[in-house]
Amino acid sequence: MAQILLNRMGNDHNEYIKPSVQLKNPYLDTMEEDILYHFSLSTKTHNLPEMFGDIKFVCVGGSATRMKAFAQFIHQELKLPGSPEEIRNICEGTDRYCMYKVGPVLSISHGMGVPSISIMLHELIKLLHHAQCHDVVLFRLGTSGGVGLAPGTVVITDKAVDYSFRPQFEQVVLGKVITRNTELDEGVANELLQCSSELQNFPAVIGHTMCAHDFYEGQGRLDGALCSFSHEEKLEYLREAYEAGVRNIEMESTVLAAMCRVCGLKAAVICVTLLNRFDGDQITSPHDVLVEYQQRPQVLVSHFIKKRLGYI
Ligand code: R2B
Ligand code: URA
Repeated sequence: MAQILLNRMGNDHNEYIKPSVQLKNPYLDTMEEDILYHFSLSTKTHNLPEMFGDIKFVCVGGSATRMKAFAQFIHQELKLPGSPEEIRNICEGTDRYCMYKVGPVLSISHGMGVPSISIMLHELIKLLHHAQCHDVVLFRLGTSGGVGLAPGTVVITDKAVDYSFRPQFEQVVLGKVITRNTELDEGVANELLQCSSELQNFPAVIGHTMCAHDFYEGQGRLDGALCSFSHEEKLEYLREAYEAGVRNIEMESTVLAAMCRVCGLKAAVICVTLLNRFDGDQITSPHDVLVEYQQRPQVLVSHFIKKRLGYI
C-alpha cells in the first residue's frame, strides 16, 4: 500500500478510501492548468473527471490501427449500445497518439520504443490522476520476438529486463542515471495466465521480457543496415537471455513497468511472439497468420476484462 495514494472520494463519502493513481511531482500541485500536449487535452478545456472518471482498464499498444480495432472489438465483446464503427478518436486534435473510450476501457496507441511510450505514459498517468480514476489496471498488448518459443505464443511478463537481463530501467535525469525497478503486478499476471487456460488453443507462458532500444542490432539481428557481430555471437547472447529467464524481446516494457510501479498503477505486459529468434530474424509468416497472432493479446485481455466485470 506504500505506493498507493489513499484518496478521499468526496465530502459526503469521505469514509470510503480507494487506491488511485499517485503522481510523484510536487510541482504539478502549483500549476493552474495542465496541458496534456500530445493528447491535445487540458485540465482547463476538458472536464477530465466527467470524460474519464469511470475508466477501469487501460489498454495500450504500438499501432494506431490496432488500438482502434481493439476498441471496436471490446465494444462488441461488452455488448455496449451503439455501433463500434462510430467510436471517436478522443485525440483527434493531434496525430501523435490515438485514444478511444469504450465504457470502462480506454484504448491508446503509443508508437514504437521507450521515448514514444514514455511521453504517452506521463500524460496518461496525469490524465488518470486528474480524472480521479481508481482501481485501474493497465495492459500493454504487443508483439515481440520469441526466445525459444514457438511463434504465436503469448508471453505474460513477470519482469521486464534490460540488455543485461537486470529488472531495471535507467533514465538519464540532469545528466545522471536514475534506476527504477521493473517488476510487474504478480496477481494480474497470474490472473491472465488463468484466463489463457480457459481459452481454446491458446499457448501462453509467464516469463521475463527483454526491452531493447532498437529492433535490429539492439535485438541481436543479423539483418539490419549495420551488423557488428557474428551469427555465433548472436546465438550466444540469445542463449544467455534464455538462461536468465527471458522468453521474448520487445521495445517498451521496462519504462512501462517502472513508471506504473512508481505511480501505484497495476500493470501487465502481454506480447505475442511473431517468430523464434533462435530460428531467424526476418518475420516471414504470411500476413493473415500475423494478423491472427496480433489478435491473441486482445482476446486474452478481453477475457480478463469480461471476467472482472462479471460477464463470464
Ligand atoms: C514490438 O514491435 C515493435 C517493433 O516492430 C515495437 O514497438 C515492439 O515493442
Ligand atoms: N517486435 C520486436 O521488438 N521484436 C521482434 O522481433 C518482433 C516484434
